[in-house]
Amino acid sequence: MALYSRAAAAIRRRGGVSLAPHARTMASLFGHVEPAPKDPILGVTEAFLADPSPDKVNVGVGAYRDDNGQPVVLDCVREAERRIAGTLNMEYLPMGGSIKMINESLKLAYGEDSELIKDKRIAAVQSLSGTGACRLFADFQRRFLPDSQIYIPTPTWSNHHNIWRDAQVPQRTFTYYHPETRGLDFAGLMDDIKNAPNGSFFLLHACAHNPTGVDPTEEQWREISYQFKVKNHFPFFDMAYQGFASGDPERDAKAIRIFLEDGHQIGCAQSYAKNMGLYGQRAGCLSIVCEDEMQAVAVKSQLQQIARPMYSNPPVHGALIVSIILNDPELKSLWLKEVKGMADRIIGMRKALKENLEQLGSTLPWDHITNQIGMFCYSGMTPEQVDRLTNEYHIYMTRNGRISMAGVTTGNVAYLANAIHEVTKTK
Ligand code: KET
Repeated sequence: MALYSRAAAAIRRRGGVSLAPHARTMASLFGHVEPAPKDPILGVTEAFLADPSPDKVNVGVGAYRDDNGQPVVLDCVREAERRIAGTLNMEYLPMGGSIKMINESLKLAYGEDSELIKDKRIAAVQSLSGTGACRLFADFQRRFLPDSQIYIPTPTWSNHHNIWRDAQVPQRTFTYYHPETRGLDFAGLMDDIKNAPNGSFFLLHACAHNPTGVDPTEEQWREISYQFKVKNHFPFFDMAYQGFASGDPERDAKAIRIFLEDGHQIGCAQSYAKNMGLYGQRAGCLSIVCEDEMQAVAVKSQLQQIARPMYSNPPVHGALIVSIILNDPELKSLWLKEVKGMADRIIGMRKALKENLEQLGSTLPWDHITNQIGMFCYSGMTPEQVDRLTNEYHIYMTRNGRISMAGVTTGNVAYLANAIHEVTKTK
């Protein structure tokens, strides 16, 4: 009642003009809109932020933290920012983004001496980080190969499903992980590659597979590449963690290089979110290997045309940071040192987590914590066990049992191990 009379008073103040019909129309226009389900990864961060507990730990999103649990800005990035500040302008980039940044990115993925680069056979555009690169490719696939599908590994980064769904590309899955061995299901993977129709599109994680932390060996990659050749499949590499698997970006590009040696045309999504810590800068690159320079020019022009009505052109600041670092030998070697430092800290935390669990007397096998690579440990915990970690211990992680090792520190590893032990020991 009070509400109505306040509304009536407001209408009187406006001289009798009621805004109600307009408001009612708006309400019914969007009345059918239900709240969207929480994102399985970014929703974890939201829940973490809302928890007032001083003990809380966030091992949800894959974002690197230092040993004090603080976000990190790399020294090479700080130096690049100093060089940008007060000197460079902030004009629009071309629709396809910064040419310098693209060239440096291609060298990083395809190799300094890549013939493909020299022959200008790669169509490449700067993208809104790795997500944007995947989405641009998915839209390109839908537009120019409307009858194609995408084969996505089981499991994968949850957003892959959203990206190709929103681009309206039909999805299939292929076998990847073996839950019992907690390793690669190589036989299943090869069978699915063989059984897919010739010329299928496959999404492959170039290194540090998310969420499993399980990559094929070099030998296995060679067999996969060979089978792709036999089947004429198209490999699209999502490379969000170049440098985080081995500590060396060059080594982490091995899978891609094997496919290139075998003469495949590939697609590649690169991201500087993790390996340069540029998460919020949205710096990335999408590249597609074409048959010749003319085709590459055409493909690039079409990628630009997809980008133009969506966001016009990509952000400039992150692109400047990336190109300054990769273009300067001194800054580049500083970057390589810093990437190695991040990868090594994570490896150290894997050891510490496993040792803590063993010291607590856990009789479960935990070798996979140290065997898996990259940012994540695919722990094998059930969604119910994860719920207990969150509800009883304020430990936030995705319900698929993935622990972001990048959020584990000397300060929280014992607490984390103890909680994991409590929820996994026999009931
Ligand atoms: N590919 C993979 C495999 C991936 O894990 C991520 C991010 C991305 C692409 C995209 O990152 P971008 O910031 O767009 O360059 N993964 C982490 C963050 C997220 O979910 O957005 C994660 O899995 O926690």
